[in-house]
Parts: sequence; structure tokens; C-alpha cells
Amino acid sequence: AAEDGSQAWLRYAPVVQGEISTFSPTSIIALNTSEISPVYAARQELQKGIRGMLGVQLGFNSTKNASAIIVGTVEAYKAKYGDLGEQEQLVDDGFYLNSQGRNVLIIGQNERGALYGAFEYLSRLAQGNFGPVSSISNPHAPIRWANEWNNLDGTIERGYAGPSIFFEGGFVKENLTRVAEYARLLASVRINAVVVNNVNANPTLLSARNIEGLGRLADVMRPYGVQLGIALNFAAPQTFGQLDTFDPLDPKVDAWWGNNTDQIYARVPDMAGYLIKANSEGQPGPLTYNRTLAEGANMFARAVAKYGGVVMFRAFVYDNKLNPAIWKADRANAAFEFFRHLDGKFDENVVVQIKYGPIDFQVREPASPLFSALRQTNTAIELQITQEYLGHQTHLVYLSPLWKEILDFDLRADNKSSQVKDIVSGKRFKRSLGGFAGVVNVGTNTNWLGHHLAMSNLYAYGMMAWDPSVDPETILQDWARLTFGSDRAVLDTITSMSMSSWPAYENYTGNLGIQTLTDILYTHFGPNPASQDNNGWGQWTRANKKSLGMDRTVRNGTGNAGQYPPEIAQMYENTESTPDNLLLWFHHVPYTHRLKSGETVIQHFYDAHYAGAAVAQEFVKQWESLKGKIDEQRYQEVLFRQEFHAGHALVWRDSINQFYYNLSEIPDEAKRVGIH
Ligand code: GCW
Repeated sequence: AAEDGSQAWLRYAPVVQGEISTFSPTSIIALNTSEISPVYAARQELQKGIRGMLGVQLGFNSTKNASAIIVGTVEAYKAKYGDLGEQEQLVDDGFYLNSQGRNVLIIGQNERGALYGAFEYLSRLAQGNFGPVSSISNPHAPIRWANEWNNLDGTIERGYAGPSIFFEGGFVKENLTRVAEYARLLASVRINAVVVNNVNANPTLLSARNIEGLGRLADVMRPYGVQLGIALNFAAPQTFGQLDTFDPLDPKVDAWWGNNTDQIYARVPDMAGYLIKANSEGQPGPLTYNRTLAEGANMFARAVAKYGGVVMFRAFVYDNKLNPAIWKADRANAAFEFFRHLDGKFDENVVVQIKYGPIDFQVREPASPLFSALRQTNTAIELQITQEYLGHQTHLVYLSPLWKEILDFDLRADNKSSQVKDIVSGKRFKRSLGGFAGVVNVGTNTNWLGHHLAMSNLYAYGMMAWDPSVDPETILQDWARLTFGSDRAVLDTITSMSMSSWPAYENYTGNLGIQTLTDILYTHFGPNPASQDNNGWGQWTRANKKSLGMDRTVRNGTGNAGQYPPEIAQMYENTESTPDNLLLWFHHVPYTHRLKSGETVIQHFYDAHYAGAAVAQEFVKQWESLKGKIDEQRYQEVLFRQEFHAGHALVWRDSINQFYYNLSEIPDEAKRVGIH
């Protein structure tokens, strides 16, 4: 088969390792054979996977006394075979896998869970794991969504892998083959819904033709247990409907949304819900009418409530025309300021979707303080798989370690353990809903994200949303075995490259919490430290001849450190207790300020940029060592990316170092930077 990457981690290549001879099933018994059911999809997937991996063709009729794989829901199992015993511990989407007896049992709490169990079983076989297993697996949180910033014209905002698989020319595409394939991939990593259109939403999504198209999208994803979600434009009643207002408290507007929602649900009865970006970056919202963001969110919540729908309401609200002359102005303060006083005012089916850090998907940010401030509100964390500020998938950056740091971070709300992962799961503040949203932006590129190795991020996102306690290296290795096979050298090399990639990227871009230092005005790609300051976007570094960094202290700065619960606020208030990697996020210091390592800030910049860029050079050699060990097509395509990455890391190193040298005029102790 051509190794073009389209199958990603679901290749089902022949398995050469493990106790293959112990594999005994001769048939698959699916407890639901309706073609639109995920249990049916599970059956087909099991048959296909086992044929590919083991060369065994399993039938669908059981023979007495032979071993079978039984897949279905708890309810269906009980109806046919009686008690299962284990099911009490299962929650929605969870599954029970047991291969200890004659039969292999793959039993989901619901249909989707059964499909997840089938993928888990296949993943074990693919990795040569034929040993008996008995395990219960439940999701950490109910919401595990993908967001796709796809425009109706087929372009993708911050998409780096070609045009949309969902839309074209203003409408949903006719041919949705790739959407079905994508849903299959998502289901295999337990993602249960996709918002298909850009949060900067086009109101014409609500046209009759597009509602029909949305129906077709939902139809092709439904067999994989992936629900449809859509992003809405707040002003649609006026700009698309015929109303003279979009005031959320105007009964006409309320009725308009109710009516439109009914029409969508008539075609997509199981739609997951809406995603709303309001009053952000020029998008319309309730603030236009002096209504609160909660009043805006609740309007949609009322419309979808009777269908069990959810409203994901983004906390990414800020003023993008901030005045840089004001020392205390701070974009990082915005989400907390807009949302904190609304705690408790959102309907039960609203989830406030919060970007992991206070600014915008930078290479390093502290966790958003808003997570600790919303106690009577459902929350979700928004992560980015698409590498907007992180190299557009031309750089290898494995992001799971970054996400893990945020998810594990303990915000110490009320001086008690308050890890971000336990807040978004609803556990910490006893909320019924919550979870994860990941901006993916796959495109029509055969390999989905434009770089074969970038797919580890999509895989890891799904697996971490399911279980944030997993070790980033462990999931990476599962992904690598599934994607490239189990050759030890391949595994070790990909592990070493991936695990060192985020630290390397941080080193040759922006260190010490200064932000990524990409061009922030247009592309968000490549070095442009000068673009950060003196504009309204608020991603400032405040770099001058003597000093740099944002003073976010309460004492003398923007007060942002004070948005955190006391223990954390205190830590960030002082340079001595702030970790070096966030020093310039919270403090404005001279270039000569000494870090905990004893190095000065400026010398650290110089050294880190050399060190990070050197690591990226190594990636090329490391990858070259795999020639002949993986198929030629993927070998060459990754090599092409790594060569670009290596070159671009040098561009980064020299531009950033030269920029700060020119500003500070402080020579590099190692005499590499500047003119000598
Ligand atoms: O960082 C910004 C991106 C925008 C994006 C916005 C958001 C979809 O540059 O492209 O808009 O974030 O998250 O809403």
C-alpha cells in the first residue's frame, strides 16, 4: 500500500512481533448491525484491522464453541447474554475490554464507547500486545471536541495543510469521503464532536442549502460517534435574517434563534451544539447592546437546551486596540476581567471555553487565571493542534509536554489542590459539564496536517483529553509504533526528536516567557520581535535599550499576577519566586538581570538560541539515520520538512539574537552575535 500518511495511525500494517499465534477469535459478533451505528463501524473496523494486521478474515456468524469478538453496548450485551458484572463502573463513552476468557468482550456504556473499545483493542494488536487484558476505561471529561476554523469558501484560518475538507465555494462540499475518514481518525482517539466552521463565523451557514449540507456532514460522521457542532455569528439575525437588531434580550431575536435552531435540529437531531466567539477581534456580540456576555450565551443555551445541546462560549474576549503608552494596560487581564463577575450567571448547558494561557497559544504561557475564578460555571480548556505560533507544521514541535504542564498546573484555589485538569473535568468545583476543545485545522493534504510527524499532536490531544494523566512520551511511542511500525531505531529516533522539539523551539524563538516572537501582525510565522510592541494587539514585550518584559506585578505593573489565587499570585509577584521560564512574562527587568542559573537574561537569550537551533540541525541527521527503515515516501517527505526546519531555526537564531544585540548593545560572551 502507498504510505501517503492518509491512514495516519490506523494503517493496520502486518504485525510481526508479539504472540500472534495466541490470537484465537474466528468471528465478530456485533450487537447492533444497523449501518449507521458505531457498533457496526466497530465491527467493520475490527474485520479490516485484523485482516490487515494478521491476515485473518473474521466472519460475522458465530460458530458454537469457537472464540468470538463480541462488541456492543452494556444494554445489548445484557439482553443477549445476561449479566456482565463490570458495567457499574462505566460512564458515558467508557468501555470495558476483556480478552481473558474464550471470547473477547468489547463492551461500551454506549455505542460510541464500544467503538472506542474496538479501536483500543486494535491498537493493542498493532503494537504486538496479544496478552490477556481486562480493563475499564472511562473519559476524564464529557466534552472532547475538535474545532476547525474552516471558512465556507474553503480557506482555513490558521490552517497549514491545504483547503477545507468540509466546505467549498460557500457551501458544504458534495464529496464528503474525507470527512468520513477524518471522523474515523477522531473516533480512534475518542474525540466526540467537531465544530466544522470558523469561530469567525459566516452567517450564511444558516441558509437552507447549508443546513442540508450540515445534515450530510452529520450523517457521514454519525457512524463514528462524532457529533456535529457549528460556530455562529452573533449578528446573524440582522445580517442574515431580516431583523433590525441582534440584541439578545429582544424577544424577536430570541425567537429568531429558536426558530433557526429548530430547523437545524430537524435535520441534525443529535447536533452537539454551538460555539460562539463574541465581542472579540471585531466579531459582534451582546456588548453592543450593553448586554452581558452571559446574557448572550444564554440566548443560545435556551435554543439548544430542549435538544440536549451545549453552548461553548469562548473566553477569548479582549480589546485589540489597547494603548501601548499605558504601562498598566494588559491584554492578559482581559478574559478574567470580562468573565469573573459573570460566574454563576451562565445556564447549565453553557461551557466557557478558555485558551490555556491568558494571551494566545504562545510557546510558553502560565495557565489562565480564569480557570480558578469560575466556580459556578462549566469550563473547558482550548488547546491548539494547528501550529499557529509554533511553526505552521514546518517545524517539528510535539506539544503534549506543553499541554501536560498546563493541565497539571495547580492553581491552588482556596489554598487547595486545583489542577487545571480537575477544574475542566468539573471535578474540582463540582460541575456537571466540562472538558477540552482542540483547534485542529486539518486540510485536504493527504497526510491531514502537512507533516507526518505533526499527527502525533492530534493523537496526543485525543488521548490526553480522555486521560490527562498519561505520560506524553508513552502516548508518543504508541503513536509512533502505530504510524511507523515497531523498529527500535525508528521508535527511539522519533521519541528523541519529538521529546526535544518543544524545548528546542522555545529556545530558538522566544525564551523566558517573552512569548514566541513570531510576526504577530500578519502571518504568525517566522521571527519578527519588532512586531510585538507599539500596536494595539497587546502581545507586548516592552523591550527597550536597557530592559524588557511585561511588568505584571500588582506592586508596579498591570496587576495580572494578582488575578491568581494567593499562593500563585505571591509566587508570580516576585522575580525570585517566578520560574525563569516565565520571568519576562511577569517582570520587566534589565538585560543584565541574573537568572537562577547565574546567567544574565541577554546571555541566556544568545546561548539558548544557539542551543535550540543546534538541536534542530541534529533532527536532520537523526531522521537520515532512518533511511531504509521506513517507507521511502514518508521518509522523503519528513526529510524535506526537517531540512526546512533546520534552516529556519538558524534564521530564527540569528534574527532574534541580532535584534536584541542591536537594542541592548551588550556583546555575546561567546562572541557569536553582532559584528566583531
Ligand atoms: O490568535 C488569534 C488568531 C486568529 C483566531 C483567533 C481566535 C480564529 O490569530 O486567527 O481567529 O486567535 O482564536 O479567535
